[in-house]
Amino acid sequence: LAGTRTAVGESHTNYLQPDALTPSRRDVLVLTPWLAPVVWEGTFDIDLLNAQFKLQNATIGLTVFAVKNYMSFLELFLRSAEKYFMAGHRVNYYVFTDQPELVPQLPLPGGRRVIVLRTQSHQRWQDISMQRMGAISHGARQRFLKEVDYLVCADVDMEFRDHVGVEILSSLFGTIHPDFMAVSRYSFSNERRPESQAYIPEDEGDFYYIGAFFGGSVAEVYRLTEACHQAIMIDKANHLEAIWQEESHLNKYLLYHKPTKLLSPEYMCDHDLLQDMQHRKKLGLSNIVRRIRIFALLKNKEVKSNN
Ligand code: 2GW
Ligand code: MN
Repeated sequence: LAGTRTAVGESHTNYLQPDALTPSRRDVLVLTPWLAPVVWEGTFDIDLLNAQFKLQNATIGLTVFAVKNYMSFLELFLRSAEKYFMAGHRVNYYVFTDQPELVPQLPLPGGRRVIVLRTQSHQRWQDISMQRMGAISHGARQRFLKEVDYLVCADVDMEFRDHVGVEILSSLFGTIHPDFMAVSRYSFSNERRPESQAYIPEDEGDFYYIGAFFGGSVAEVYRLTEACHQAIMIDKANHLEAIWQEESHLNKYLLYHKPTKLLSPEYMCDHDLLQDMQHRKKLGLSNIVRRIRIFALLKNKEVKSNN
């Protein structure tokens, strides 16, 4: 710890003294019962975290899938990530696609690059979404373990709208689904058929995690994605598909392998949450979510059912 203090001192970072008697937020949970931090605006000092992180000289991998029509989301995803995702750090974007020739070419600063990986194009959207677990675990074994320190796995139908930095990194992190932030475990949309590998009993569950944003060290993400991939294959052999595909398996995994950090819905805000926030603002009420860092883009539900 002495070393840590010297290093921060060396980079001349001045920051507010933490006060043992003053909580960072009074309106939200900032620590789970298993002592994992929940990341909200106001709970971290980014300059302090960046100074600490620089000492690791680490590289962050960001995996994203753009298959079939969803290629149309990729440009905004990458452009907005260049503005807000891990600014000033080393980043490898791993773009999985069936159309490598359509990946937009963006000018990137040193230390940041796009790596295009070919992936299968399944007929059913459910298979496109679920195959990501197998593809990420395979990619981890093949190259991510050698090339990056952390892996962040994201949906492509989203836009970075504010800072998303090293405060999210930890051995294993998940993101609280915005629609389930104030909901009892009985109402989580977990898989309820005991025959499925994703089964979670009604009286279990900590949080409901969204499938669209999770990550951790490459080793931990490898374990998670490989476990989910195996579970999906077993379900398939039994002619089962979990209610929310790989999101259901992710929730099962994170229930029994507690994440070491949780991201608040600032990191995956959707249209409903945005409307709720605007409504509260009009009424002069304070907002729980103070910053929209990642926005889940609205898409035509028809596209999803007809694809
Ligand atoms: C998916 C649904 C309907 C039609 C097309 C697709 C589709 C998805 C596609 O044609 N091409 C493709 O590349 N994808 C990838 O799968 C893409 O990366 C996309 O972000 C991801 C998940 O599909 P998405 O974004 O339509 O799902 P959501 O936003 O409704 O998300 C939640 O539920 C999913 C499972 O049903 C996943 O768990 C996802 O992570 C969740 O956020
Ligand atoms: Mn999505």
